[in-house]
Amino acid sequence: MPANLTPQYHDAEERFKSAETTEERIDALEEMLRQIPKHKGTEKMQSDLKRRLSKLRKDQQKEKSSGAARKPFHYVKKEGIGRVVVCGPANGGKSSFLVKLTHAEPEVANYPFTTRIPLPGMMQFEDVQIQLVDTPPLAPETLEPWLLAMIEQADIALLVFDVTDPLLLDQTDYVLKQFEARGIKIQAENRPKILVLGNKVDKPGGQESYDTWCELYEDEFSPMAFSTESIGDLRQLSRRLFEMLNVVRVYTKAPGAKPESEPSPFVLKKGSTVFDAAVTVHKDFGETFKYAKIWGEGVYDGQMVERDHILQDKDLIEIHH
Ligand SMILES: Nc1nc2c(ncn2[C@@H]2O[C@H](COP(=O)(O)OP(=O)(O)OP(=O)(O)O)[C@@H](O)[C@H]2O)c(=O)[nH]1
Ligand SMILES: [Mg+2]
Repeated sequence: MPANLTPQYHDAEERFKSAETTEERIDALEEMLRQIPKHKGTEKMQSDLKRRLSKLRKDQQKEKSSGAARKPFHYVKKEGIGRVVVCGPANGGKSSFLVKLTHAEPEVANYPFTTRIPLPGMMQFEDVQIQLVDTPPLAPETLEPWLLAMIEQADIALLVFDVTDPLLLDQTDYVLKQFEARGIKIQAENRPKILVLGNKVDKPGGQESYDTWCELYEDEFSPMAFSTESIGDLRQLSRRLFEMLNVVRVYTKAPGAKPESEPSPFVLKKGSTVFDAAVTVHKDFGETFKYAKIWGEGVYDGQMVERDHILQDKDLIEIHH
């Protein structure tokens, strides 16, 4: 019997794979166990999950009693609907992003090597939050293996260069070499997706320098011209980051009721169906789901849809069960 695993299960499994602590692993496994369809075809998988969970809980106990659970200085807990690691050479403007886009207060200075440890902040995009993590420079003087590991496990790496830096070409080559050695692909479709920014185009000569840089590296990447001084650029960037996360927001309402005035969305992978949303709202809906009514783009208001209907961002659904 096929297991018919849901996108929610696969999400939890992804989370498990990229977990950095025992606590996160336990959390992801518990979610996998909750999300796995409960039928004969998955019995073996279920017992396997339980076995792994019980082993991890024992490990956690041991860590606690030995004091090993203390987190490394570079550990940052994942929060929000996705993680963007802001990285790049020294003085590119990484910390400036966090200052402009989050409530975090990293130090910003006009000399290199200001940031020494990762610092998270939450960026609001409409009604969801995306985690940004500021990091120390991707430079020979400061590069430590944890930084590349953190980039590898991010949903998105925002790779920031100062296009007016006299060392721009050396910096670019250095970053490309580090990524290649680690198997991180700049043009990847999968995690981590990488967005390259040519920052500080507002500075004198910035635009020309950006154009030359683009031409030189056109086979490697196509960067976005940027200035942290420009509100328009910052707005455009936050939308682009949301879009790169490849998710849809879905709102629900009870049959016959009015939609809430400030509803919080369920966030699902793009391509999820009405049925996926229903089981996310409540796992019992997996058994009892009949149909849904939907309001959104490309449908007429209150249209009746079957379980396989693919959701679009900002759809509102009413689950009938
Ligand atoms: N003109 C201009 N200056 C910028 C821009 N972005 C950042 N800066 C300036 O560049 C300098 C470095 O900015 P930071 O945000 O500290 O750079 P960083 O990449 O975090 O630096 P390190 O932590 O040392 O790697 C500061 O003086 C910023 O004000 C921009 O878009 N335009
Ligand atoms: Mg910094």
